[in-house]
Parts: sequence; C-alpha cells; structure tokens
Amino acid sequence: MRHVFQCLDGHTCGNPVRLVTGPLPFLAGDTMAGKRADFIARFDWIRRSLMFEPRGHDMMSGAMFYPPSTPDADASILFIETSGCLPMCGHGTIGAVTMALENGVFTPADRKHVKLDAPAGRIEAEIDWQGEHVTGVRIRNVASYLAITGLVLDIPGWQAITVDIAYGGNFYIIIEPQPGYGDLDEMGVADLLRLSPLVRAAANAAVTLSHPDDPRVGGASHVLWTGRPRDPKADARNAVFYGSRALDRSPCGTGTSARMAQLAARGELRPGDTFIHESLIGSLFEGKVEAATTLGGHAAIIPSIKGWAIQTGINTIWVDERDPYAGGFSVG
Ligand code: PYC
Repeated sequence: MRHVFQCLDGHTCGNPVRLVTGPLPFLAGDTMAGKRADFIARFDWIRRSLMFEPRGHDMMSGAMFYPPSTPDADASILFIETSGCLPMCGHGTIGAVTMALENGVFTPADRKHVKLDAPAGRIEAEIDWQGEHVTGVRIRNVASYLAITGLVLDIPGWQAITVDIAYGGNFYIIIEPQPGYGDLDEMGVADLLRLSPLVRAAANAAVTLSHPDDPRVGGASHVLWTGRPRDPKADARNAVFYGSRALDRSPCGTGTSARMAQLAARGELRPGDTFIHESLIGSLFEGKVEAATTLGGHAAIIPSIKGWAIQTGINTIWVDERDPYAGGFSVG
C-alpha cells in the first residue's frame, strides 16, 4: 500500500515549510485545538513520515489547511513538525499562507487580510502582494506572556543556568548571556545542540507549565538563546532549539513573540514598539507589540511578526508500507 501526499515545499526566512495540500485526514473536533488532539491520537504517523528522514530532516516543519472552525475565519491551520504538532508556529504560518495564496489552496474573502483558526487561537495575517507573488506576511499572534523569571537550573557537567520562560504560542525557555554561557556569537552550534535538551529537561523537571486557558498546551518545548545582533538593522539575535536536533534557521515567530513578551514585562518594550529579530543565518523578522492585554492574571501582549517566504517546489511524496523507514527516523 502506497500513501501519496501532495505538498508545496518552501522556506520562511531560511526555515523549511512543507504545506501538505492533500489528501488530508478527516479530523474530529469542533475547534482546531480539538482537531489537533485527534490528529495526534490517530494520524501522527503522517507527521512522522513527512517530517523525519528520509523524506524530511531534523528542521522539517509543515502545515495543513482545514475549513474554518469559526464563522468569520477563512481557514483553519494545523502544524506538523519534528517536535510534534505545535499549537502555533510563526514561520510555518508565514510560509504556509504564502504558498496557499499563491497556489489557490483556499480563497480568503479579502486577499490582503486572512483570518485563521490555529490550535492556539485566532491568527490574523496581513498580506503584501507584488503581482501574483506574496512578498510579505505579518501575523497577529495569540496573547503572549512571561510565565516564569529567574529560574535557576542545575545542568549536569555545566554551570548552573538562570532562565526565564515565556509563552508566545509555545512555551520558550529564554537564555540570556551569563557566567558560563556567552553571547550567542560565542556559543558554537555544537554547544547549543548539546546543551539545549539538557536545559529543556531540567526546566520541565523543575516547573509545570500549562496555558491558562487550555491545559492541553503545556511544557516547555523550545529553547531560545539570545545575543547581540550582527545586522545593524536588528535589535537582537536568537537561535531557537526544537525537537531533538533542530536549530531554527528563521528568527522564529513564536520565539520572537515570547521574547517580546519577556521584554514587555520588564518594561523594555511598550505597545507600538518594534523589535527586529535576527536569526542564526542573518534573516530578519519584524516584531511589533500591537497591544497590551492580560492572560490568566498575567500581564500579556498581542505581538505581531512580519516575514517573507519563497516556494521551492512541488513535491509528491510516497509513503510505501513496504519501506522499513515508512515512519521516519532521526539520527543522534
Ligand atoms: O516560527 O514559531 C516559529 C517556529 C517554531 C518552531 C520553529 N519555528
């Protein structure tokens, strides 16, 4: 038996996006949070087959569009990635919306303003067009907040590390330069890959994280390392670790949202302020604090993120049940 999936492949500011256009499994549930739970329970094999080697790789990330779950939305979006089925993915939304609109995967009521139901909540996208091409997408993200400050973690074989944890659609462990852990520029990629899983395990052992409105969203999944920008246009540089071996090549949309929430909670960003975030490879997202709000008793912000994406091809992928690696694998 061969399962055939039609995909549009591309990248957002360097990080891959695989938009699966069909066939999509029917998902039970009235909301995207419910449909995400059903996908995880019954169809996770599709994520593993399309994201991991040999059809994908450690950084692979994708999305699927479903019909809207609320009356005024244009579509719903489900995220698949090597790290799981994220409640929200910023680079994934920018890439998936770009390719969907350029290829007519769905037709929004207004081609410049797209309303999406994501598992984490409502996302609104403002689209820049040049002829038939989408040249930029700004996404208004879900409410983001600083959950924990100054958490000290013991890391076996390394110095103790102090972190903050913020939510920007996923929970992020945020690491700023400190004794034993230099600026991102001084940390090698090998150290980031070795240290991040240890920091994530220590943080999740130390604290229980749960979204105030949705207990299905919990646990710190991503680790965000910070540093001085190299590009004079940027305010800061970052590298986000996810899954078991991935470092985001884009400036990371939900990570940038979490970082802006952290800085806003400290009084370093205010509504109306912009925050240009640089990635490991030098690509930029323009973040903005759209508004102040509250979430579960926490001061919070509504962030927006602007970036661009490019389609790199059309991919028909076979998952052949005779293949011993039909379910994908990861090395290391
Ligand atoms: O852009 O939100 C993001 C993201 C999450 C994981 C990788 N990229």
